[in-house]
Amino acid sequence: MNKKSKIYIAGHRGLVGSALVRKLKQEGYDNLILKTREELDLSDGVAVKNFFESEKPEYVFLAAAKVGGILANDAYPADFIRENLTIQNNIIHNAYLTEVKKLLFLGSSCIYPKNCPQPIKEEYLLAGKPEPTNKAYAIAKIAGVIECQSYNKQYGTNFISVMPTNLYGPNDNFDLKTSHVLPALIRKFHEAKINNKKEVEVWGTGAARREFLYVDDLADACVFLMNNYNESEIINIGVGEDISIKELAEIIKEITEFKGEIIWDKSKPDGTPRKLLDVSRLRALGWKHKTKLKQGIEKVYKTYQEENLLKMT
Ligand code: GFB
Repeated sequence: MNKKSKIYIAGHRGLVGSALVRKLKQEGYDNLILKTREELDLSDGVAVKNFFESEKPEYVFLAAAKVGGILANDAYPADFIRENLTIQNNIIHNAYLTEVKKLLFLGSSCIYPKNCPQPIKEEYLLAGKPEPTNKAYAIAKIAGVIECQSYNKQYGTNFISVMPTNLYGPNDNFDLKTSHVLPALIRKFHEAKINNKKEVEVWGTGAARREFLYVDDLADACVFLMNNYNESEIINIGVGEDISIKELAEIIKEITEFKGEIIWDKSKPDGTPRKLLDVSRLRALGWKHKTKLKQGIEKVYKTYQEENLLKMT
């Protein structure tokens, strides 16, 4: 990409898309195409076709997706598979038709088999069955990866796929029913503290382990890969270390200064026992994350408090 390249960020208001916009602007890319859901419905094939034909973006970051935490994935599998397949099909096919120079597709670490060896290498994809709670989402994302690879093979396109680990950062979803664990715990501990509650309920046993990447680091990696990676083979993006949900809860409890007890709701699923990515391929290219977990959570908590104050005034 050069600083004048026409770059379309699909999903620019989401956690990942908004971080991509921040990163690209900060690096001086100033020819960004951004469309809200009201302006362009990505599930409308005709609208997407017309958009690509009239705008002709040179580069595409495909960060538009229906995402959610463990219970949302489990409760709404039809929505997760349909919406993601539709958005991907529309964007990938029209990117090919209008000769987009390069497209970056965002997958997820949850597409790997539930019980694969750790840390997870890229070649473990499709080597076993997915985690049942997010099977529909995983299958949709796997389809996106295979779609990119197939267009590269058949049509000679340059569509790359990246697999980020669990993400967190500003503009996350803090809805307790549909969010991921990190924003959910920030909200639960914060509200418990201000309401002088004695307990906070956390789902599962606390034994599941997850790797967390600050979304601004992910955006940095995506821009790096857009400029430096041209393989059909997927590539992991993570930090190379994980923690248990119990440890995560303790860290968030400390940062939010909640003084009460943590109660484990074992009726809720743990999901995949462990999901640590092998990031040696990315490291070998010369990229490493910058934000330490505690520092990242502190930043998110600060933004969360500021936004809450704004809502109250
Ligand atoms: O973040 P989370 O929903 O994502 O859950 P997954 C991670 C772990 O945190 C699970 C536990 O073991 C949860 O049981 N947890 C504890 C909680 N308390 C909470 C809570 O209040 N809210 C939530 N959400 N979890 C998702 C996939 O799986 O990860 C998606 O379903 C996607 O497809 C995403 O890939 C990155 O890592 O389990």
